[in-house]
Amino acid sequence: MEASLTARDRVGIQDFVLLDNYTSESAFLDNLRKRSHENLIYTYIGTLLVSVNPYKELDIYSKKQMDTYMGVNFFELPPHIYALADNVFRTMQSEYNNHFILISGESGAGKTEASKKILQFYAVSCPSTKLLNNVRDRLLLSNPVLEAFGNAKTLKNDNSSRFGKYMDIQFDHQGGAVGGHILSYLLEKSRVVHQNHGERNFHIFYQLVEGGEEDLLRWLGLERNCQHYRYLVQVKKNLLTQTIYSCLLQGDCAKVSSINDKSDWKMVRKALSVIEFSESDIENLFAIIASVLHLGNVKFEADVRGYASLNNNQEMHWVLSPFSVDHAVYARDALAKAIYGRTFNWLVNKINESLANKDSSRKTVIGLLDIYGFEVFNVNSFEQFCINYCNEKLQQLFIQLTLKSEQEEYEMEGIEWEPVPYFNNKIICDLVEEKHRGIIALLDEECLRPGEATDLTLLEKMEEEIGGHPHFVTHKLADKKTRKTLERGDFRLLHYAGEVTYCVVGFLDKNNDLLYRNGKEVISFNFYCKKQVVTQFKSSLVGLTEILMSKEPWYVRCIKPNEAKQPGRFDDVLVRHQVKYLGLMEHLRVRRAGFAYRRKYDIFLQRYKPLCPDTWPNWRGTAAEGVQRLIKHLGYKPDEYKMGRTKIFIRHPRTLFATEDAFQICKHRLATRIQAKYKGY
Ligand code: AD9
Ligand code: MG
Repeated sequence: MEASLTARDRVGIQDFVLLDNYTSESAFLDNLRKRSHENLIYTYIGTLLVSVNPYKELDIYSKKQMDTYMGVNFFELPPHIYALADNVFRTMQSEYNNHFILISGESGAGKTEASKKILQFYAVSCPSTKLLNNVRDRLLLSNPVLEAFGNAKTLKNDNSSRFGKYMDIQFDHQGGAVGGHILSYLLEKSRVVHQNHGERNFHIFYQLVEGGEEDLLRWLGLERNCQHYRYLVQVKKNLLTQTIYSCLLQGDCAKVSSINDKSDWKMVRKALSVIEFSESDIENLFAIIASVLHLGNVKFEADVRGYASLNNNQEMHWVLSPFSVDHAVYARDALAKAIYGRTFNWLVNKINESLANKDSSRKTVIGLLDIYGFEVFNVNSFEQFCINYCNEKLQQLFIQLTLKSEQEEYEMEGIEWEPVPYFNNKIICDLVEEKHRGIIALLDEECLRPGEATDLTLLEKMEEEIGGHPHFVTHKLADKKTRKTLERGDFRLLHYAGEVTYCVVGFLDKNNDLLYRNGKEVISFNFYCKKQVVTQFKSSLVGLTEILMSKEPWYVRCIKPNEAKQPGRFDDVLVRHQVKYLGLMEHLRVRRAGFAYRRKYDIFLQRYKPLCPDTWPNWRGTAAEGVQRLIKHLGYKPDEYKMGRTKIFIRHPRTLFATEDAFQICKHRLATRIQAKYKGY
């Protein structure tokens, strides 16, 4: 007894639902800290998985570990991402329905790693055939390709996702992975032409320059030196002249100790071949990437009339248009961003073609959602606004699916219930996306007044329209103390995950995302009827929410233990903040007071009716009466379950697991009996 107490003291408990002092945030934190010091990075809250980034390789992802977790009941082994993956898979198999795993947490918390572990688990553990091995390899290798083109080093994370990714893995009747489909969300294209100090461009550029074969580089006219390419080195505005074209090249961020561009290049090359990119596709792809690098090196200088002319360029030998120099630089960068953005979309489409399942029979799917996490830098711009808005939306979905709907369901089903209060971030989502008055609407409105509107008129408009909102503040609106922390061109949003101060400069331009056609006109890529960036993004997030709402949800909540990206450091203040805004305490309270499992009476009865002679093979009464008879036969205690209007609610998973185990044994017996019967013929 004492020995086990000591062990529990040391390693904490593996499910927060079992925490004695479950309403105490400190007790929650203690448990998380203890476990993460023991390298036990996973802890449950019921079926939700909390994961703390270890910032070091742990020996817990081997094939042996996968085998251990395969087909074993969720709570029988220590918490693991494989246990969750396995549980989702088996639920899908037994109920023949669709699921998704929402992986959330701030930048650098471990979302992308978690999604890769889940995918690897399915690739290794699902029943496979030679044909399916191809699909499996393509599913796995889509990751390094998309990461090369869509991830980059930021100050928060050396491998930060700069696009949102939703991936469906499709399974056939036997549980074999037969296909997949990827949806990508708003790539941060501005990174192609500009990165903040200490950050990098997308990995692929460095991989190509560092790892590309000699012949290839020669053919592309590239030098093996990242410093040679303006888009790959830090550019600092020369503040004296305020012109962008006379740049001071500065910083050397091309090499990152945690990244090996050369070996990543090899991986990406191999992956592209496996995903059925032809040699000419691959050549074209890298020719485009190289052209972006060349484009970045095109320099302009003003001629006597003030027009931009090409200055000593090896990259280009003709004059574009009578632009001013600033316009010319702007047009060049816009073109580079557009080329890269289009290439990225093409890449996703190609991958999807290769993952497509040609067989039209009905499939079930498990969706994996891994997006860019909430982020706050010293200077935050339009990109952070979009990323943080996306995180607000997902938090809203989480709240709706767990805290809100859970409590509403108890009410609807007539189950007695003590409501748990929680912060609903709908107020912030509304602030951003409300029709006519939301920030997005105001931003779009200003974008439709070319020549008149500026970033500053946008700020004024926001002050007029939403100035009184409790989650919005600017220099002008702030009290004396807060004013000191804001510049005149800033606005601050009080997000669910904390305050973020956005610099409004560049918002209109980035939202317009325009391309110059000639000196006078600007046109958008999709010609005249293109929606503004943020409105497109908003619609794609609405689409995503619909996709997710039609599936059964599972959650991984990732926590970042320190800002230094170091193993063994657990910063209490930082973690406490995340525990708070991720809503983990509220989730625990709802779980603890509530029921882990619920099913409609007819579905429950249909599955488990062989366990009771009264309900097997046919039950003639109502499904609810049948379930009542069934669980009486199984010996459920009164405090283990409740009968709602349409569903049975089971308090602890172990009750259900015992029933499921009995069912498996019974099924096996039935199968043996049938086999024996037919052998006789
Ligand atoms: V972002 O929002 O895309 O900027 P993520 O995706 O949440 O962020 P990511 O998964 O990329 O973070 O993790 C950041 C880094 O933490 C990884 O590159 C690893 O070095 C480290 N990490 C994360 N999870 C694990 C893990 N389970 N084991 C070991 C990990 N290292
Ligand atoms: Mg990521």
